[in-house]
Amino acid sequence: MQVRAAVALQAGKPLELTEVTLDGPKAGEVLVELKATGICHTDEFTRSGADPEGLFPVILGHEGAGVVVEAGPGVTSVHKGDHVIPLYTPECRQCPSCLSRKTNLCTAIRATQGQGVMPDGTSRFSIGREKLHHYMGCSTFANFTVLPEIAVAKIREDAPFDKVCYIGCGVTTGIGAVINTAKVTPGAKCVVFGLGGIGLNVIQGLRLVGAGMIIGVDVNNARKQWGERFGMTHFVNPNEIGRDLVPYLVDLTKSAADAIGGADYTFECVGNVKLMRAALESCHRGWGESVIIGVAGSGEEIATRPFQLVTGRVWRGSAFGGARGRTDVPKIVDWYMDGKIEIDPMITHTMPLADINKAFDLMHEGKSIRSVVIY
Ligand code: NAD
Ligand code: AHE
Ligand code: ZN
Repeated sequence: MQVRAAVALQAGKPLELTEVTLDGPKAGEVLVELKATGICHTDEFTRSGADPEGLFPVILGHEGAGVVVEAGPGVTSVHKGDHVIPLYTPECRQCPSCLSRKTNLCTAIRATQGQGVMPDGTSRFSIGREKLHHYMGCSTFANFTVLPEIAVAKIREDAPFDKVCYIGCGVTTGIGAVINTAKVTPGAKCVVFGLGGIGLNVIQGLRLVGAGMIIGVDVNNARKQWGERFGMTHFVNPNEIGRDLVPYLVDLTKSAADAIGGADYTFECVGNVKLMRAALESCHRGWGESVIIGVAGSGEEIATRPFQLVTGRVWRGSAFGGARGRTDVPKIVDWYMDGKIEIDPMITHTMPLADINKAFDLMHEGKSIRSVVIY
């Protein structure tokens, strides 16, 4: 079939709006009509050429929501008409990783996903005779896509696609990092570095679990109001404090009862390796834990003095908020529908697919929190 897509032909170039051919689902796959997709900074990371796994030409996008229109042979858990969210972290419930109960990083199809193809090693997308790569197993920048059955979460039918698509990455990543990865305890002192589409969801996760102090760090002063809107208690612009960020944050978290200072938990939501170091070193001696969420480009490395870890600080990473997609995503949709978490205000811009390049401009200009394409 012919579908509409925004194709990244080359790294660093705007996406090209064009018709592409999409082959139907094979065994164990479903054809999904996308109704909406968010644009995450990770799409920009790959589009820009910074992603060491980046392949071109490719149909980017991994934050979608839509309807199953056809199920391939052998598919049993979803059916035509089901509302679904594509999962870049699938959940097969059979691989050693799923069975370990220690990680959400299902390994059933990770190798082919990284090669930009479906689990059988082929692509369903093409233009003429040229094959296009799939992206993160999702490719939601097209109005139809093909997904492995294990990479869709079935969701309730009354959930609005143009809002819950954000649960396909940003919402789950931020809230999940707090609940699943860090397991933040009530009253905790926390610092969130980067108050964009992910960081604000970390903040609302911290509010949800009853964190005591929620410090937001961003170079964009417009993000102060945004952070406060979701529960931030203090805002720090590193360019305006007139001293080094780490001692500033350590001082800010000091109290009469604890003169050492330092955060119980910090979250890096930018993808800046210097900030990752600052996030670790702002943690409390003996127990502070720093969670890396941001992704950093090819060749980038993190550094700190081993002393930081010897003295009890912990460095962790979090992908998709530690969420097991098929199990957890439908629950997060319920949280949204029940008013337990907010999504609507963070979706600052919507647009048709034809205008998707504007979403990347808005991101660079610091004007959007989340842009959503509505098909
Ligand atoms: P975003 O562009 O919406 O937000 C980034 C924020 O960081 C902006 O508010 C910006 O002003 C701020 N910032 C930039 N430089 C800064 C600095 N030096 N100090 C403080 N603040 C700074 O991006 P996003 O969609 O929120 O994504 C954030 C990061 O998380 C990206 O690296 C993205 O690829 C990554 N990500 C990771 C996962 C995961 O599962 N680990 C999931 C989604 C996104
Ligand atoms: N290809 C990148 C890795 C990017 C990365 O870490 N991706 C996150 C999701 S970001 C969503 O916006 C992730 O889930 N990682 C786990 C995995 O298996 O990729 C690189 O640096 O090579
Ligand atoms: Zn994402």
